[in-house]
Amino acid sequence: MTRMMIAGAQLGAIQKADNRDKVVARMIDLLNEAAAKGADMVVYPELALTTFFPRWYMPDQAEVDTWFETEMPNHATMPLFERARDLNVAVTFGYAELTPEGLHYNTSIMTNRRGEIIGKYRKIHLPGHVEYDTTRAFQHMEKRYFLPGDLGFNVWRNEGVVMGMAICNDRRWPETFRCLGLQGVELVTIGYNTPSVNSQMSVEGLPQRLFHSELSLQAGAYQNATFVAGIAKAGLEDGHPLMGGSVIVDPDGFVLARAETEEDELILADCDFSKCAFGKTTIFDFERHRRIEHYGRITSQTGVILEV
Ligand code: ING
Repeated sequence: MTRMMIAGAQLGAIQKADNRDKVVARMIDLLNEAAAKGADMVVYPELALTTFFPRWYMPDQAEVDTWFETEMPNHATMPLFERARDLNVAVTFGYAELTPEGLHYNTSIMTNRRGEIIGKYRKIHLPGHVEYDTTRAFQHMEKRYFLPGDLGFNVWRNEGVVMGMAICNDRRWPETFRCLGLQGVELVTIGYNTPSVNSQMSVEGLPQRLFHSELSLQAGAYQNATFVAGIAKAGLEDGHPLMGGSVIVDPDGFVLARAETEEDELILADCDFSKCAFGKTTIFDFERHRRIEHYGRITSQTGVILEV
């Protein structure tokens, strides 16, 4: 296929007390709506099965582990995989992964239209902090609960389309999109859970956060001639606001569809992936234009070194 109807299934708030069955039922409702509207693939958010638990300080690892999945699919999510298979719709969603070796990742999987998992990605850019931070209005403990992803940035050919995954904070780092762009990516799916306010800088409000999210997604799309679907978990979770702003962006950086609410909301875009070719063979023909002999700092240096 070089043309797919891509749906973004933005999720509204998931409360700490909401169990996975209740959430999966909401995800299936959105899947049914998407299929009825002709969707070939549905993109769900980061940590789609639970509340954004990294906002909570949990000293007891046994409690932390209750937010993680040890298998995928599993009892709670099998109905989603089966319904997607029956509807011939591919899906991608994020969840907290606990491996058999006892390692914890912020993970996303992607299926084909037969409900088979074809790809897995583990979030590489983890924001936040490890120890309880009394200076913050609320905690953001992703660095405490997750390891940095160990699988790298990869692509998979799904229904004939070159697809890659990233998660939330990854969208703020151009390296994410370029690593996928250098593999010929035509669709990047990015689920996110982004607090509406900054826990450290209360002056940064929702409009600025929405702007930065969309700016990052549009830049990634344009500079790598790829479609991008950035899909939120939004709404007020136990008193903590997460922003919406889900969008599907075309290879020229234009927004094709945008969510209007902070609830469960479906957005759709008819994506003709042949539209990626122009950018990849002209302005962003990487082979013709990139000068890697001058890019060494990007992989040899982590932080800023002031030499002047
Ligand atoms: N959330 C936020 C994100 O990157 C954040 C954290 C918000 C970082 C705003 C910087 C600015 O969208 C997650 N889960 O990464």
